[in-house]
Amino acid sequence: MDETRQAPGPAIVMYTQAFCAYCAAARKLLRSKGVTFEEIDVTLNATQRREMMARSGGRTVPQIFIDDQPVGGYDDIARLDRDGELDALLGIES
Ligand SMILES: N[C@@H](CCC(=O)N[C@@H](CS)C(=O)NCC(=O)O)C(=O)O
Repeated sequence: MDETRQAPGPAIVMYTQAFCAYCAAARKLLRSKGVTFEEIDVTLNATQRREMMARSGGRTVPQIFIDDQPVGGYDDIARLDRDGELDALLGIES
């Protein structure tokens, strides 16, 4: 068994659309944390946009999920970061 293997971090999913300044800001913040995340581009995909709205309860993009839990959009993760709570949610050890 490989004792050095790291536990995988939480699954991070972000619904986005093209030409979206808040999506770009959220992408930049998540990238600055060095975490891997999946993007679902709903620009031309009404089915996935409906799925996003149903899962998050929100209608704007981005909508971000950590281990299937909705955490909101860019303002929300920026607030969590300011409050010192985002790293733990992202599985980043301090
Ligand atoms: N407070 C939200 C604002 C998100 C937002 O306004 N996104 C725009 C696109 S960049 C949007 O979805 N606009 C469509 C709408 O308001 O219905 C956040 O920080 O994520």
